[in-house]
Amino acid sequence: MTHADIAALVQQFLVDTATQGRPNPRVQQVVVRLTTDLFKAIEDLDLSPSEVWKGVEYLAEAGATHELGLLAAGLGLERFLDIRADEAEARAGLTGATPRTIEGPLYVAGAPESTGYARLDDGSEADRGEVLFMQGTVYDTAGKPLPGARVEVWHANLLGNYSFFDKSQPDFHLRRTIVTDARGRYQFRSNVPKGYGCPPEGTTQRLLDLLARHGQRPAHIHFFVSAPGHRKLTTQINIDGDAYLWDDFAFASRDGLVPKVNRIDDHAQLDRLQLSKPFASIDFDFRLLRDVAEAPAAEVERIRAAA
Ligand code: MBD
Ligand code: FE
Repeated sequence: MTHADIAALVQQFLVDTATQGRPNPRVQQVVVRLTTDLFKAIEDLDLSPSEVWKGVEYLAEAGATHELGLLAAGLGLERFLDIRADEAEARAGLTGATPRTIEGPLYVAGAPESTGYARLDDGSEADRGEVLFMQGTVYDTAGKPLPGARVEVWHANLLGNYSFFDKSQPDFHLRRTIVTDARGRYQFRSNVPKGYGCPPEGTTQRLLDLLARHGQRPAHIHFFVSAPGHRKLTTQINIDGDAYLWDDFAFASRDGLVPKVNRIDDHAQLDRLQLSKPFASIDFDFRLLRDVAEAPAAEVERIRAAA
């Protein structure tokens, strides 16, 4: 069948049948396009019916096991949306912000809130982990500190697992919202996280195996940073030195998001913090873009877990 035949067929199936009132034009446009592209792929690749059903069943299983968000990250779909968001901001003349990078599928809304400082970990991994202090200032792109900005932070434990999705951790373990203080500053204490690996028996890893790809992410910490009148920033920092730093299966590593990790072994500091081992310290400032009408919304609507 030719591509023109396929386009005519989709028109006949999905457009000529719109006899029950007015179709939603955007939905119709998208469904017609995607169906046409799928039919063309089946034709061009000569997919067998068994292969087509295998694909349908794969997506059904990925959905049933809640791995479609993970698949979107691994296929580079989420990174692709970021590249387009960067292009849209560049077209609107917006520059000077902290680079964005993907949200990923593991955010949970409703984390405990505090001003200035929070401790993220409950101490249960203290014997195996390295203590981390991370601190900085939230600025606008003109360099003005933003008091009252919200820094939502979340990361994995030392096994690469995230609370809520990993029910062995307490609610909101390694998840907090820190409101910046009068000088626009935030600080938190936690443990230096470890990298994440896709569930080895999951649908995403099954596909990655067939593509001869790994499903590993380097150690990272996620952030939403928001302030009134400013564009919400979705980003992460990476822990420098991770073997997967520039080999992330989700393509989220970016220049500007790999801060130096300082090792503090000064006795006065260790005593003051009642720590018996040296700890890691990361200084990282966030710079937010002013809200403007010309750029697409920075807030992405997507169903998120809430606890
Ligand atoms: C993660 O922790 C993550 O951040 C992404 C993008 C995908 C899977 C696990
Ligand atoms: Fe993550």
